[in-house]
Amino acid sequence: MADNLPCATGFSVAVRTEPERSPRPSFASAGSRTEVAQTVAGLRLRATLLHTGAPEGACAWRPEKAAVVAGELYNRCELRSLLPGVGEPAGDGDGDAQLVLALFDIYDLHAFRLLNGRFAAVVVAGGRAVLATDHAGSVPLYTCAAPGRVLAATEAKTLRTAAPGRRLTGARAVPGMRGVHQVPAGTVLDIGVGATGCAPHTTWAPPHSRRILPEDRAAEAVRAALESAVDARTGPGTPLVLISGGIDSSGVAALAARGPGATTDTVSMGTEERNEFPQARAVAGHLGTNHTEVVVPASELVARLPHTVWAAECRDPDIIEYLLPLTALYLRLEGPGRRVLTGYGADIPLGGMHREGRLPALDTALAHDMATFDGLNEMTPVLSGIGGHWSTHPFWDREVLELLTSLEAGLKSRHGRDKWVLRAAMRDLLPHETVTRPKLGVHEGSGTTSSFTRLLTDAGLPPPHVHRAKRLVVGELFQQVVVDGLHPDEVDLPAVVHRLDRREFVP
Ligand code: IOT
Ligand code: MG
Repeated sequence: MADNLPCATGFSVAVRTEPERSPRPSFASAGSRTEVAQTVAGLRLRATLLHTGAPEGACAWRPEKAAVVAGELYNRCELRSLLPGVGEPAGDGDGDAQLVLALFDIYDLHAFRLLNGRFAAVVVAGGRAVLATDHAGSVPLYTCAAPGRVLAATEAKTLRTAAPGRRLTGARAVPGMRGVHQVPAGTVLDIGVGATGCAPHTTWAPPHSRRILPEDRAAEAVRAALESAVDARTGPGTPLVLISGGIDSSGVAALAARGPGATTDTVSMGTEERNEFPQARAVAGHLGTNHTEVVVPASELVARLPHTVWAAECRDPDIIEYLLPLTALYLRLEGPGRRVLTGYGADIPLGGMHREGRLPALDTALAHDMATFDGLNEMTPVLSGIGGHWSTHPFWDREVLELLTSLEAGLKSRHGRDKWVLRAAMRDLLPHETVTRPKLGVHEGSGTTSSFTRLLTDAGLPPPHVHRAKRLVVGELFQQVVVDGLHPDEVDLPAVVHRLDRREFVP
């Protein structure tokens, strides 16, 4: 068993007024499965848990109340301080599900306003099914509900054969899947199982205001928040950090490696055409990490498109381009399930994707990105889950994200540098050339964008139509591997491209 992974990495849950069998769920995420069934206050609860050996901690049962949690909490000590019996050491019965249930006793669904974590959860209590995501919706959660039953799962494909559910207020309908909805980020859906009334509650929203801090205080605050976020994400084992050699991921690696005697593994991927290996090697050498380079042939990269859509359940071609090289890397990581840290997401609150120095444009882009990330699933653990690993992203820790988003734009673009405040926060831990290196996206550094483009231009698509064609390809892949339930190995990608060629682009 991989003892520093969460108790469960995914689930499928059915809550019903009458007993009924559920179809066997299909997940993209790897892992053992455990089935549990219980009667909770007169409701039948059945769950399939995806786990790596210790599913007990993912469920908490009482005759009148139950909680199922996939993922993990990062502010456990703070949360425990709210419970009676504070100061007693945490015992075996203190999994995150037990903690959630104990907090639910005190705060009811407002308990979810207290959590800083990477999780999806279902609580059953008093005739209700309460469905919750973390602040960022970083573990996606889907539901399909009709009077007498509420189904919930961490992958939409799991609900694809469910009898159609009704329209739920406050949830996002999944295209092509009748009655299947995604629970928004930072939201609790309170659903009555018998009658299926649904009340949404927002538990987190990105800050819209901006904080003014002197340079040194801002850098110190970023450093302190990131240190806590990295510490909360590294367990007893050796963490693995995915590094590109850019400031975001190198910063995470530097913090993971900073303790005396801390061992950290790092890995970087590239293709035979493009890589950032020298830059990543410089960081690994400086930090003294055990570093590996993985070369994925460009042809294999493109062949992983169906797997990426299968894992991310996302229809956005730009996001799929960012996630494709990471999926290819996760599938190449060997051995038992690893706890993996990345620098993913730093560019969103820091405006790193926008090479435009003017502050109004930077803040406009940032406000837009913070308002539109929900539902893209770019942080989903299923990407690493298909390789049997658990990924977590310190920059989207609730405290780090809140701080970074709220810093005034002049701290992000300053002294001619993008992401200035982060660079300032990390400057004593990394080589000078890493601290000052401009951003290069993973899709650029790995040659992903160019490989995907070539797949389409080689099939005869005119270059001006390529972006539209990418959107159509990704949409068709979503249809096949999510809605129709095909395994990505069964997808004929050249045929998908060929069909689009004729259907959509003949004048
Ligand atoms: P980028 O920042 O380049 O990469 C994201 C993470 O992937 C890195 O922090 C690192 O942990 C890992 N990574 C990148 N390249 C490699 C590599 N060659 N080998 C190993 N690991 C690597 C796109 C992007 O530029 O990624 N992601 C943006 C935001 C996307 C925009 N989304 C949105 N607006 N909703 C990001 O902030 O990460
Ligand atoms: Mg980045």
